[in-house]
Amino acid sequence: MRGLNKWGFGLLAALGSAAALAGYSWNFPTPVTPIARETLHVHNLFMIVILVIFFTVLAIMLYSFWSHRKSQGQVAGDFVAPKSRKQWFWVLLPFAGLLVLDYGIFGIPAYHAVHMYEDTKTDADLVIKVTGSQWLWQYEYPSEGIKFTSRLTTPREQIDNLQPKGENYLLEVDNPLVLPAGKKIRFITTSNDVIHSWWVPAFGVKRDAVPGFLREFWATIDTPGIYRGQCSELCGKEHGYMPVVVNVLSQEDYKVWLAAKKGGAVVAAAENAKPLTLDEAKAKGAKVYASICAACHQPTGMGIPGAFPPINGSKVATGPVDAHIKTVLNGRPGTAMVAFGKQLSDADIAAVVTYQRNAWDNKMGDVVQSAQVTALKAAP
Ligand code: HEC
Ligand SMILES: [Cu+2]
Repeated sequence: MRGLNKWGFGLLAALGSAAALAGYSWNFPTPVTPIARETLHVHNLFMIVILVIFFTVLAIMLYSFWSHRKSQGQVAGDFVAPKSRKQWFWVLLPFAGLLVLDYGIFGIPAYHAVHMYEDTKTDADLVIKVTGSQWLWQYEYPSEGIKFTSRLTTPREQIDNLQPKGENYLLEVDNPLVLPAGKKIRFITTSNDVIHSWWVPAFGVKRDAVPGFLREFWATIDTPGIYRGQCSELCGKEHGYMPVVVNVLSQEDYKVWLAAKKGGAVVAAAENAKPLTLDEAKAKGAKVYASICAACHQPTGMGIPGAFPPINGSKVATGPVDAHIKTVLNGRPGTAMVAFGKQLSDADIAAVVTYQRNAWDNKMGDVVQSAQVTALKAAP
């Protein structure tokens, strides 16, 4: 979709000023992994071979048209003549040429590249699990015990054309995936719901994230920097709103980040275990509600009739608390209400449920603590 827009704008810009085209790239993004380099190499090689063949054949054709014209006294060929050795030669020559081309000039480098793509296991330094969800990515570092979600941060106002679009429009997230440069990273992808696809063009990798399957790829990224990509498998109404952002750090910086993240996780766990007062929980829940739930249930809590039910006055939000928590944890299968148990921390779920029970006209007065959510999650 973005590609199409780019083309559209590109054409407009070309009509207007050529300067607007500056910064446009018509080739692959600069490759930063062995796979991306190999892909580009194979592409360039094929392109050259194809162009040579194309222009050679074109030249022969043009020459033949021109020099065998009727006004020069040329007579049309008589193809009913009996087969001669010469004819066999002209049949077999292109055939042999194709064999050499397909199995040799194209086949060997292509085989080499594919073989290399698939080698996810040899010497992997780090394993990252990537899980697609409608509509965000979750990243897990199993060896480090770190897990977080990565969501779009482009403000709705920009999407709705109420504000000018930012530099990284639709390509910015709250928590980018952070990786060390120069290490072989083995990625494992899967999905919680439908098929998504994790794609970063500069890495030369794109892998479908398929529910119920683990699929792999790898990358060794040479240069630190921020790399952006997108979900590239149509996965529902916000498919265009689940970008991939990877922040590649030098190995020293990565270690610092890792320590901070782990420390942060310990602090956050302690924070989460701490019981909250009603006001604290409401304030925390209001943020979660505004950033996630309000898109459907609306800031007013009134929902959208026929599509999203109101939370204000809802039987669930003013009924037994366990059923309310379970609705948020497990979602309602087959509806737009997804299972947030896999996307949000227990503390965030506790807070947002507290908020829903005590916002607008709902005045239940109860506070849900994260331990209660954890317990319900564990219950069968
Ligand atoms: C993508 C849209 C969407 C988002 C985002 C969403 N919901 Fe829902 N929610 C729904 C739909 C649709 C239903 C009704 C499902 C059904 O038909 O049973 C629902 C139902 C509910 C209900 C039950 C209401 C009732 O009276 O039956 C609760 C509680 C709820 N959602 C809480 C939340 C919370 C908390 C969040 C944010 C963490 C959230 N929802 C985010 C779409 C959404
Ligand atoms: Cu997706």
